[in-house]
Amino acid sequence: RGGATERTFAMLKPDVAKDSATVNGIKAMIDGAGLTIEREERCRLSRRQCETFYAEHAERSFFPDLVRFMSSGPVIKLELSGSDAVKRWRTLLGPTNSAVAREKAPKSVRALFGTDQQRNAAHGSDGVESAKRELSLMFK
Ligand code: DGI
Repeated sequence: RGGATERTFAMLKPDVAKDSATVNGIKAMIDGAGLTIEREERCRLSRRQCETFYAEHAERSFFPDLVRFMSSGPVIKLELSGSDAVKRWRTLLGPTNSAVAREKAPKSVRALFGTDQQRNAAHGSDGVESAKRELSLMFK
């Protein structure tokens, strides 16, 4: 538990953000992992904001679907802190595809609350640099 204190960006996606029982379940998992919620904002992202956020995937075939899904309803944006927060939250999230998560990491957020490879409950920054970019993009 002696890793560096980090900040990371977490986001509860439209498939779960409007279900308060699920939101509370995920927050309890965050707390149980020793991470602190420093900041929380509920909002609805525009298509434009989703395109910017996921710009690295702009050429992928699933990009239009991803943008449509992410802008389809409210999301909950979270800034998390704690030792090794980036990796800790990614581990808690589990694999991208919720079906794979149920096989490989059955206690992960995506295994428990996600549906498939797109409707996968939550986002987590994949490194310290992307965490910085995403936090400044999402918390103006
Ligand atoms: O960092 P992750 O969210 O685990 O995964 P990523 O950065 O590779 O992809 C970002 C999001 O894009 C992911 O959470 C869901 C969506 N996605 C990724 N791969 C696929 C996908 N959506 C569909 N429909 N099909 C994919 O193959």
